[in-house]
Amino acid sequence: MKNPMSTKAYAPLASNGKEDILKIAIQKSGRLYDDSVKLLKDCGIDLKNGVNKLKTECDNFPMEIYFLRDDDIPQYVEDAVAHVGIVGENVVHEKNKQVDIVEALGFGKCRLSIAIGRNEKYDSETFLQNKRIATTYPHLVTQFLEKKKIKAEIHEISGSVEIAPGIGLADAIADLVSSGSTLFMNGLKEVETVLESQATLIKNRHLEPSQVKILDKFLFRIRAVRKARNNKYILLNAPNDKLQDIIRLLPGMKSPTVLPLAEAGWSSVHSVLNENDFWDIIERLKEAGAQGILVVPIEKMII
Ligand code: PRT
Ligand code: ZN
Repeated sequence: MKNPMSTKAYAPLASNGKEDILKIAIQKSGRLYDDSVKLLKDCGIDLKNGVNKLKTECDNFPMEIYFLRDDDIPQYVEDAVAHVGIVGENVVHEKNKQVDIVEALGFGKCRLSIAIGRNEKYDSETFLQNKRIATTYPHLVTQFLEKKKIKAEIHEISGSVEIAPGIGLADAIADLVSSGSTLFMNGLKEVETVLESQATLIKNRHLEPSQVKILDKFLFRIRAVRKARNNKYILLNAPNDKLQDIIRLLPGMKSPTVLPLAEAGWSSVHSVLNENDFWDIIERLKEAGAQGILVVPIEKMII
């Protein structure tokens, strides 16, 4: 029975009368922390700031948040200590645990690349034959080399991989790259991409139906938030004789909204634009006669 004293804004979901909770593991600190917390908050999940905490609860969603090292998250999710987790695909594939990737989250983008000295001549992956490659990703690099039928010596090291060639520890490295400046500063160049990666939501393979239900609600919110981030709301004024040309440029969710302005012969046009096409379409709208263009961020987008 529901506790009448409960102040929680959600109802218990389990048929056994126990209040069900989806436990999510996110990185405790590091590159994925801020975006993970922001995603939860944008999804309306009211978590207290978690720095130096192991876990926190939420008042308005049946979720408990665990703050862990990213490397440990796949194991905890496999063991159902956490039901879901947010972690880089690079870690998921390297750890190779029994978990499923549910959704790419669009942040923490990077690639696992093989790099060699900037002045080395590189024609193909056969360069790597019998070479020493330093990495913190031995599993992924071994898989990559096997696929390419290259035999190389993999040196697993735990950090500062980029200095390995300079101190004579290795002939090449495999490390995560985002801007490329670390490689550049260490006199290295990228020659192969082993894996493209971004933060992903992973889940345990044996969730209870009530946990799946909470996960589905969470996913619905994630998708609405991500869609909104990728789109902008646009308002503009158009002379009525240019209206058809302008409308043709605007996709809208169904079709653009057109409202008459107080000034005769003019209309206000409202629509939604994808971030990728944004500048291109704005320029064409101006050329077609649009004026007073306003662009507004969208908070949530539900289609
Ligand atoms: O303490 P904990 O174990 O949780 O964290 P960590 O130190 O192992 O990981 P952290 O916080 O550095 O990274 C977490 C995740 O962020 C990674 O697993 C990736 O999924 C993602 N990510 C995205 C990156 C990068 N970009 C990145 N550039 N992780 C690391 N780097 C490092 C890279 O190793 C290299 O040292 O940044 C350097 C290269 O960056 P550029 O910009 O110079 O190319
Ligand atoms: Zn780590």
